[in-house]
Amino acid sequence: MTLHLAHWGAFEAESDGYRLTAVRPWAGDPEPTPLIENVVSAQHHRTRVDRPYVRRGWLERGPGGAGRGDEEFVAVSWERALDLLAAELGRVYRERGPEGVFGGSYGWASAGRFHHAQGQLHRFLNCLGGYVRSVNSYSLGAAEVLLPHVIGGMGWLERASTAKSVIAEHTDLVVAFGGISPKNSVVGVGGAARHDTVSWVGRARARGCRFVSISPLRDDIPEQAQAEWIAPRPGTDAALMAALAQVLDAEGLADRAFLDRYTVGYERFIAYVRGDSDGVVKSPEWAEAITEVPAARIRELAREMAAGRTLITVSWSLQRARHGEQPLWLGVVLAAMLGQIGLPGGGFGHGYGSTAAVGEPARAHSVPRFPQGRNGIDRFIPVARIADMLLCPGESFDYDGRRLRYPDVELVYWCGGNPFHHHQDLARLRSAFTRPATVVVHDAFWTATARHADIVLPATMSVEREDFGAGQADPLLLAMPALTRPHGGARDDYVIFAELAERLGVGKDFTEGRDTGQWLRHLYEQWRPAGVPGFDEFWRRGSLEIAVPDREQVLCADFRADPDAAPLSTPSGRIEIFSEVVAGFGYADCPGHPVWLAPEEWLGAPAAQRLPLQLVANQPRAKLHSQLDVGAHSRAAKVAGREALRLHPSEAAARGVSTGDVVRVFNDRGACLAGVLVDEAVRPGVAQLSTGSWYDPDPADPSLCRHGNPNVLTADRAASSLSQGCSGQLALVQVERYAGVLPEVSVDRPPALSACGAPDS
Ligand SMILES: Nc1nc2c(c(=O)[nH]1)N[C@H]1C(S)=C(S)[C@@H](COP(=O)(O)OP(=O)(O)OC[C@H]3O[C@@H](n4cnc5c(=O)[nH]c(N)nc54)[C@H](O)[C@@H]3O)O[C@H]1N2
Ligand SMILES: Nc1nc2c(c(=O)[nH]1)N[C@H]1C(S)=C(S)[C@@H](COP(=O)(O)OP(=O)(O)OC[C@H]3O[C@@H](n4cnc5c(=O)[nH]c(N)nc54)[C@H](O)[C@@H]3O)O[C@H]1N2
Ligand SMILES: [Mo]
Repeated sequence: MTLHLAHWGAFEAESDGYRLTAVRPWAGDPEPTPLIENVVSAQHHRTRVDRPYVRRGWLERGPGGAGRGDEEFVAVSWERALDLLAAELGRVYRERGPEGVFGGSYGWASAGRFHHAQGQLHRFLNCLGGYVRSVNSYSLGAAEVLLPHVIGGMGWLERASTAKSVIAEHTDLVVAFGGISPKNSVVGVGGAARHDTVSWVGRARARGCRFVSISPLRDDIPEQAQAEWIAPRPGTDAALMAALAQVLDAEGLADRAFLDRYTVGYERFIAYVRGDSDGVVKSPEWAEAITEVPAARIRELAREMAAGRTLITVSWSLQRARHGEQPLWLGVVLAAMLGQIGLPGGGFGHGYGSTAAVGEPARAHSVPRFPQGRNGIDRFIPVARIADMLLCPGESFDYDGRRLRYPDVELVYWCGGNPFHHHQDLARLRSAFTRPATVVVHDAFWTATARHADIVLPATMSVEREDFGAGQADPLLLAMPALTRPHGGARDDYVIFAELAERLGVGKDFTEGRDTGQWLRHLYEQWRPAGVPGFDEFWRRGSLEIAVPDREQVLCADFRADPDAAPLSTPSGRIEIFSEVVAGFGYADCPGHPVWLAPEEWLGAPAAQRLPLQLVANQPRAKLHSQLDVGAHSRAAKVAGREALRLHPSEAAARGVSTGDVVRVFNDRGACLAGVLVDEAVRPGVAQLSTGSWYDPDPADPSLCRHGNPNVLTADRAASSLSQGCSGQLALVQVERYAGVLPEVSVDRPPALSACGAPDS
């Protein structure tokens, strides 16, 4: 039996050597996912990049952005592509040094520890002297910067989170802001072999735990939770949470002993809640006007939270929004007021359901890692500032108390990510992408980013090469022998970089003389902890389990037991309800304690008069991001061949549309077409359009995406000056029936290609 690991699950596959003919979920997965079906149907899809290509204008006129994204591509041999690219890299490093190269290359790429695309690129660029990097993620941009000031780093929080089994056994009430999403928890970075969200939630419910899901969508929590659904206006959770805090305070339900011993700055925060600092009491009535949640229900919920063992969990989506730091910080503060942080099943969590990893107890050992070398320069951008960087070189910006400058980048290298999937305001990104002299992309598919590049090199899919893999928190380390040979002339990123490194005189630095098989053995043996079998035995067995020392882990248990002996990593060692450090930065959009701040685009904003629907651009159910969007399972979830737009029946009726109709979704930044799905599981006032449908600009009107990519509508606006995080989750839009002749979707075909060069592979 040969297993393979993807970010969304482990599966067995049959193949004829070139083609996967069938996949079956791994027998050890209690809740298998249909996402694995996308792999088979996408592997040899016509949108695979079959050989190297160069954009015609770049090939004929040399480096420069004119025509990028519009011109045809010319097929070239591997020899020619690598010669051209090596010469261009040589030129840029000679003329501009590492500061001229952006190698941030954000993206999820594929599972597998060795062929991790960014790791490969970063090691390669480090051999050349370094590159401009990116920091933080689209996932957790606000959290990664805020939380170290408040409770501890995001990495620690993920590893140390209270185990799901402890919640199932001890919690009386789970209050889940953003739900506990069964669609999201299917995925874990690096792989998720054993899915258990539905059974976990069901077990807790059967024992008597109650769930309250606070979300614009009823199905953001498994049915088995039998949850109460509270649907505030999106983006207003901070107001709701401030009101919950107000009730706890006013009714004497806050745990003063806990607050005194384990936190700092409560007085400053509670003065805001009481209205001492701004004359506005943050009462449930105040919050009702903002959130549309009845004041009586808010008051009662606060009492219920104080009456038993309560877990407050905030999904990652809440912080992927303008002022996303605030509800996250308030989640910590509410849990501190309840005084249950560090107790089994009580306290705070961030991202239960957002990924498979949260609530998985920590492994005894990390997993093998491909060394990336040393970056010779220290220049970076917060990851979601990519368009700003390209459009405004030399301009300064704020980040976590620092004042930094955007570098002037000449060459952009992307390997394992899709900015035309992940970034906001794609029209703006499109114009930003005309700025660099050269854009290089390795991908297996003709993604929108590949279509906006100059040199496109075909990468193998993970099923086409050998590797080993393990999820971020998964004890299972899996051998991943190649299941088929590569599609067309595709090559592994490693092989591509090795050839480029050779041409640039750093071949030995990059490869250390090893081929893939030798690297796998080397990385494994370097890593191998005592008692773990050697490489040959691991490969023969196909997998091994890494020990998990504490299956009943509870977040902050040691801190609770003795806050002096086990302080938090915050400046005070305590939970910071008020942060002197953050206050000292002086950011109006992220003051020293959490507050409700109205975003520019919410249902209470003046703009909502014109754009009355809140777009919820969440993660897609039927795929991971944009990956394998052409796969069968992903396509089956589309409506009229486009991304499904879910609307409440009242909103559909008001617009005279029903399930199956094509609509135009628009705002001042752009528009896209989508297929309507009428569904009572969506709050009125909300239009849910998940990310992931490949960006397909209409040649007649490039501001229109024909396929339903919501990032033509979202704003390229930072969560705050503190984090500069992505705020892509929410935007204001209007929806109307599409009246014109329906344009065809074209991204399921390759772009215009010309077979001029001689193939050599
Ligand atoms: N509006 C809005 N936008 C969002 C979000 C949102 O909530 N709302 N969420 C954001 C979040 S959290 C994230 S993480 C990002 C995700 O953004 P990305 O991670 O950029 O999205 P992916 O589609 O996973 O892109 C990975 C790319 O790598 C390619 N790839 C896979 N394996 C390999 C390989 O071995 N080698 C090479 N060279 N390429 C490979 C895939 O084909 C794919 O094109 O999107 C963000 N964008
Ligand atoms: N199937 C699938 N799973 C995935 C991914 C994928 O692409 N596909 N991507 C993975 C990645 S990279 C990440 S970072 C995680 C992301 O995990 P999350 O950020 O948690 O996922 P989302 O689907 O973006 O959002 C979850 C839910 O939050 C709700 N929500 C949105 N805005 C608000 C709000 O203002 N208030 C409240 N209370 N709720 C709100 C939405 O209804 C949405 O369905 O998911 C991971 N899991
Ligand atoms: Mo993410």
